[in-house]
Amino acid sequence: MNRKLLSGDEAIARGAWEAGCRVAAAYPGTPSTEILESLAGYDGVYCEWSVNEKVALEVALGAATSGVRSLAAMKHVGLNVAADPFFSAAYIGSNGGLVVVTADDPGLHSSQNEQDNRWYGMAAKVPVLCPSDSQEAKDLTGLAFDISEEFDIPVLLRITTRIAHSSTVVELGERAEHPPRGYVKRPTKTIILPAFARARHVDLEGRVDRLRAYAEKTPWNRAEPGDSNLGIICDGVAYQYAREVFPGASFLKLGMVHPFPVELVRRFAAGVSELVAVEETDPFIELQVRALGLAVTGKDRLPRWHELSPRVVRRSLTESEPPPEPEQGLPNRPPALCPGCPHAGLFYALQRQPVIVGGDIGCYTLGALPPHEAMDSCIDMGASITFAHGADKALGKDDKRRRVAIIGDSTFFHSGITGLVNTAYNKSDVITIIADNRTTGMTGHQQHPGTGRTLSGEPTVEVDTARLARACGIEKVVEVDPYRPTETRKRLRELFEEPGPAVVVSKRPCALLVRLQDPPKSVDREKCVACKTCLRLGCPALTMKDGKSHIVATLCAGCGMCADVCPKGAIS
Ligand SMILES: Cc1ncc(C[n+]2csc(CCOP(=O)(O)OP(=O)(O)O)c2C)c(N)n1
Repeated sequence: MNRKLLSGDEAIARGAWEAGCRVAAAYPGTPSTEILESLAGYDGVYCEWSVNEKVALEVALGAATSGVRSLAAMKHVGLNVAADPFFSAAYIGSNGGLVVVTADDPGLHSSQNEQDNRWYGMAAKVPVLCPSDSQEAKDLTGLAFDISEEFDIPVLLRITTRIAHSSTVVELGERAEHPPRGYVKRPTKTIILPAFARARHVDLEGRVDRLRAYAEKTPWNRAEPGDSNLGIICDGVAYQYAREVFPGASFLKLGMVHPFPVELVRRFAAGVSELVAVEETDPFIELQVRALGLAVTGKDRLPRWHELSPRVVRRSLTESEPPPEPEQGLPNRPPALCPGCPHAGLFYALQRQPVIVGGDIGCYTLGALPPHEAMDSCIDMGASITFAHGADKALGKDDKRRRVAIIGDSTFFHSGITGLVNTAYNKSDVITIIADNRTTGMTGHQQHPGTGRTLSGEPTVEVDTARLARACGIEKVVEVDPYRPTETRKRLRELFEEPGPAVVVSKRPCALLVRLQDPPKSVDREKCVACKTCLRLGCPALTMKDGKSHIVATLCAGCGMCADVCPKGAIS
């Protein structure tokens, strides 16, 4: 038998390939990124990095409507961006199967919130499947395509970080080709004008009713009989935790949590004395059990925030104190920009200036932390420019602090462009800084429209951020080199004095992409006056030793930003 150790993400890619998926689109986002990176390695499936999740889902919907099995993958907050087409897709339905993967992040390993996207399935009236390990991730991906085609509906596959990034053994199969069904013109189905959409909504409710019956009989919703004193109803990785803590209990394991298998749950509840729902993050299952008038506990005992673990489940449900977790006692190591990161020079240039800075999401969000402290907000991707615009309109001319936005290049393509057009159109005085490091740094160097390469590495058009900014209606566009922090600071100061909006492109490739040629820098201890100006760069290679600045040669990238800012010329 052909078996392989696969992460949940890799297993979803494998499942999509085996199921005959032909088009896949995604925007990177932890913990979902590896799905497309892995799928791109298979033949017979077109894969792309779309500029954002809304675009990715629309691409997949267009492909599914054209008759081929298609997939869109994103992190949980990506589905907020893609929510508009997601709701429409439920009305329109599929043709070739359409699968949407949402990778939720309980515990906020790498996210701005912990939203539970099972609710999206309920709100959009879309079936939701929840795997508990990599094998199930692969199998449920295949099932999702089948359900999508059988019921003419997109299917939401909900995973969480532990499923996405843990590896378990998976049995591999062959690819089953599903010949394209062809594009058939069906305006009343694919054009959701009010007159057509009214009928599609009624049709959707019928499809959901049929799915309700399906949820009652699918083997993926299964009762595992055990001790009748305790019945646990659960899904996803929570099943593994609960199984570990209560090996003898009765389980109702739900692979499909929406539509909810009402009769199955009633039967299960009737056979156990106590019913507990164990799930991450919200009481999604629990509330549906309660709505049936059944007595159930869950989030009154288990936390509604952060991840579950066997330890948390045991402590919450048995009140016995398990042994301390191994990480206790280890010092915290806050994240830092890499040595040679061009963002450091930009933040140095912004420090202690009379500015209000709308921040955004990427590696540069670390600019909010000491020693940079160069940001006032971080909301969602693209919100830097619009936040600064709102502040500008609220504060007016009397407040002399200049309104500034900082946004990365990938984020600018993702959702910054519309905000920039809005500032130009609505006459804002915002200075927008595009931290252009020629990559999507935060999620591991994915290509984007400014890199000149596609997901598969092929050369393509390289969209010029400066020209794009001009086309958005901003006339003053300047370029600075963040490896020259002193000059950048001077240029920014001049801009802050001048009225009117501007775009500053702070351009230098990510230090992890280019091998810098210069040797490590060192400090002349005679010249160093311990003013600590260099430390304001927040470079991990810079420290104090015996009262003077010191550069750790093994960490130094040789970028020279510290030499540039040293007022005494002590670094060379
Ligand atoms: C809606 C949404 N999609 C994806 C992400 C994950 N994510 C956060 S920042 C980012 C892009 C960062 O790239 P860039 O803007 O170029 O900044 P860099 O990290 O390179 O400094 C991504 C993909 C997210 N937080 N929200």
